[in-house]
Amino acid sequence: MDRIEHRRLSVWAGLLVGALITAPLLALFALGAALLRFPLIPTDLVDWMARTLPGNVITAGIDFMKSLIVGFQLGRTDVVAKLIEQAFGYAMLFGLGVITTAAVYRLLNGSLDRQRINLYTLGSGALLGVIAVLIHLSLPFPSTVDPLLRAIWIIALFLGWGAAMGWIYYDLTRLPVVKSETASAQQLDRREFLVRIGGATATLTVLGGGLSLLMTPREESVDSDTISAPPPTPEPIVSIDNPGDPTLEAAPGTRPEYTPLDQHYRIDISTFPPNIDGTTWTLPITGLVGNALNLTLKEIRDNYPARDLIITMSCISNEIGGDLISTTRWTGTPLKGILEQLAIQPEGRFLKITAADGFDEYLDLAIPMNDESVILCYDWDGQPLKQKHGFPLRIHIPNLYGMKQPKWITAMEVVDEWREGYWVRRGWSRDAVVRTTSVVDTVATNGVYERDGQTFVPVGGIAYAAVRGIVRVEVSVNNEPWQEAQLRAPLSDRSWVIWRYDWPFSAGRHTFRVRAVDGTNDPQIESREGVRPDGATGIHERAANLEA
Ligand SMILES: Nc1nc2c(c(=O)[nH]1)N[C@H]1C(S)=C(S)[C@@H](COP(=O)(O)O)O[C@H]1N2
Ligand SMILES: [Mo]
Repeated sequence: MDRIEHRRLSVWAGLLVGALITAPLLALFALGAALLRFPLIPTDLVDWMARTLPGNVITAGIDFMKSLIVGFQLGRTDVVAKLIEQAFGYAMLFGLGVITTAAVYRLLNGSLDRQRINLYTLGSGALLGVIAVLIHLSLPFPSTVDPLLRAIWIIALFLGWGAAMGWIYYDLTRLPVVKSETASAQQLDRREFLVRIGGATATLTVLGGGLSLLMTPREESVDSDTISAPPPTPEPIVSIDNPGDPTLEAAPGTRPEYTPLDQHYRIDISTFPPNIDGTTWTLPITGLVGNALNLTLKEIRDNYPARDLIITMSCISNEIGGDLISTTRWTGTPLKGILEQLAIQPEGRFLKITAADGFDEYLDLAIPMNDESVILCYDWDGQPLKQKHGFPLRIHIPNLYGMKQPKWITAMEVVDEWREGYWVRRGWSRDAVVRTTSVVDTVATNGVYERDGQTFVPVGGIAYAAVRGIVRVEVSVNNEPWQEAQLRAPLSDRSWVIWRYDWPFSAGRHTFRVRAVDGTNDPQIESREGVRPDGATGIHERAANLEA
């Protein structure tokens, strides 16, 4: 007589079931986020880790990500990094779900005691759900969905996941390991059962995931009633002490002098940028002041003078020759005009700036009081800031890397003491003053020309020293003596400059190196230094094989 065997489940069965039930969990989170703006726990996990883990761990992670992107040439650093972050979040939650399921199955050890099964499976769902709720609610992001509803959604999905774990466990444990001769023809064995479950959860995952991809909005919506026309393409500035030539043409292959808005780099601490409603947003300015203010976006736009600046901004994480640097037109109002209305008390010396994503920075009040180019900015390239670039309000502080310049500003407070800002607390530069840099963008073999019997190859790129400006760029080919390059007049007193050097051609493999001198006659630092903590230094070079 055949006996139906009920052995306890293998570890593999636990891992497999874990994968089968966690995949649709992820898909449902994605679907809820896309359709109803419900929380996306996988990326919340990443954003929470980014804020919680020690600065050097985060930096090591970012470095690893950057080396993957550069090493495998995956594309734009900022765009690919955000994709990797998302993938990492899904992978983490997936791994957690799989391992938890395997562990629970192991603990249950073949038991068919219903109560015990419920305790373990629903219990682990509830536990993960509560942790997820705490992580989600600890993040500062504004949401249009009621927090209670968000918590219920998270708990419900995790409880459903735990319940599925329990049902599958119960049925699977009762089934025979191999179909016996005498068992009825309808009876499944474990393998068949798992195949059916797999089919069902795969369908759910593909449907949920696919639908959420379809429903994810391509361009963020911006809540603003003032959409101004984009400004005309800027002309280079021409001034007495400007060493550049406004008519100089960039060598073919040089990056655009004015970055198209959709190509401007983006760096921040969140997988998805905070979504702020510009119609209800206000800017409270409080602290050591006689006259606190609370300004609407419309008041900032209408009641204060507007100022346009073309600004090159760089991330302190930009490697020599990297792509985390861009130029666009910023429009906003000098911070000074607002500060003057506050009746700041004598002890008030610094401005604490807080942002919607939990980012913060401190600014010495002497800086905006002495420099009206410190602006609170609401337009980029003649349009309200894109969500990812800080809608509704960000600040420009000359001469500093991006890490000192908060986006999505939600509050400002006058204080008597300087404190470390978000990235400074995580081990980055206290001052974050831009370091002079220069880059060879192109050795333009498609721009070769002849003059007086000599062939020339245009070589070109950018040089940048923020408001210090660039007075000189030099090129060295194959370690020959440095030759002065031509400069194009820059778009502004704080934009990069385009340089060009027409090199007398000779066949072979050549290395082109570039260096720059800033407006204070300080040459760029030539020795190599990584980005952390003060920003990268070193000479950029580009090699080219040139045939006769
Ligand atoms: N609120 C907030 N502001 C922020 C950041 C951030 O993560 N949160 N990142 C800073 C950094 S490191 C840089 S380089 C710039 C980038 O601005 P962008 O993404 O608009 O180019 O924003 C700065 N302002
Ligand atoms: Mo940055």
